[in-house]
Amino acid sequence: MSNATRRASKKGSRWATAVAHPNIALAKYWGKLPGDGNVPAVPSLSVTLAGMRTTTTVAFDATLVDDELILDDQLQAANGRAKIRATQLLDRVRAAASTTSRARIVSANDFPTASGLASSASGFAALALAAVHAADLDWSAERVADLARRSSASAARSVFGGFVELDGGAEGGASRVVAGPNALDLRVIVAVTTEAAKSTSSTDGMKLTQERSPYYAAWVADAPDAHARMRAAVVAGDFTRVGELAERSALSMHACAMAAGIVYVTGATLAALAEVRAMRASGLEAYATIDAGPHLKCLARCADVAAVHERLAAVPGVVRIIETRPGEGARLADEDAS
Ligand code: 2P0
Repeated sequence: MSNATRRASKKGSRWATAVAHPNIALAKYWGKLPGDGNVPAVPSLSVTLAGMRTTTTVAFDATLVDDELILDDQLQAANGRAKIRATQLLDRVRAAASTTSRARIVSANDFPTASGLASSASGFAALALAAVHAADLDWSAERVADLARRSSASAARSVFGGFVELDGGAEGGASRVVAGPNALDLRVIVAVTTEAAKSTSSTDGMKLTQERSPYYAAWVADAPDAHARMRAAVVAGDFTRVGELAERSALSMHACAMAAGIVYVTGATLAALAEVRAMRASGLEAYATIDAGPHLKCLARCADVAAVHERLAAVPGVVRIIETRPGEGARLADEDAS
């Protein structure tokens, strides 16, 4: 039992606080298998990013009549999407812990929420870990990751630190560490292009892509090889290869989604992409990746961070820059040394 839980038990309600970082997929998944397991259609490989964080407290309280979710200081509507998703996760924890107690969840991000910066990944990773500990369950990280995945597939990857893979396809659902945070000389510089939430959620964007994109079958066929090549490049510590493959994966995913009418990029995203390519042409080795939102994430070597930061900050439409590095997986706040 964690110190946080022990202290809380004495007060009569059980609570725990967890922190987690978002992750960005270097080899992306897009699309789910049919069924309700929330299993990705293809494998993915990500890096967990220190430099952005979610902090979540779960407190079970037998006097509550419903779960309560306070996200970034805002009480979420009882019938809102965020609250419903949180309750679904807590219901799985309650079933495992044989309790009916409702819980108060207080969660905060130190970066824009729901705008393509993987807040659902860090959010559900932190929620899963905090809920499991608050309910006094003694679960492995793999089991916590499985719980997180059922709420948001990418959240399984944020349970672990460093370079992490999530299996997809028929045998999919499990996640594991591929290499530690120092396996690669890699920094991720995030060019934030808006503080607003995106208009199409990842869940909806994937569903529409599967239904409407003429290129979806090609994407699914290509992804396992793309993932295997990325895994080999990460394990070999080959920054150039990782960068080339990451940019290819991102552009393939967006091409597939765009063909279904799902456009996450804006003019600012494309201007930042052009700047990354101009950096390469001028001998500064940097690569771009883009998730389900308008921000651009630039992969660079540690020694090049200042130069990349300066060039991306000057791109019209880039509102601020966040520097991140490979980081740790989800952990309880009282175990957090960072
Ligand atoms: C990825 N993304 O591999 C891909 C690439 C965004 C772009 O996983 O529906 O949070 O909540 O399970 O897993 C974002 O989608 O979606 C995502 P849900 P998820 O990182």
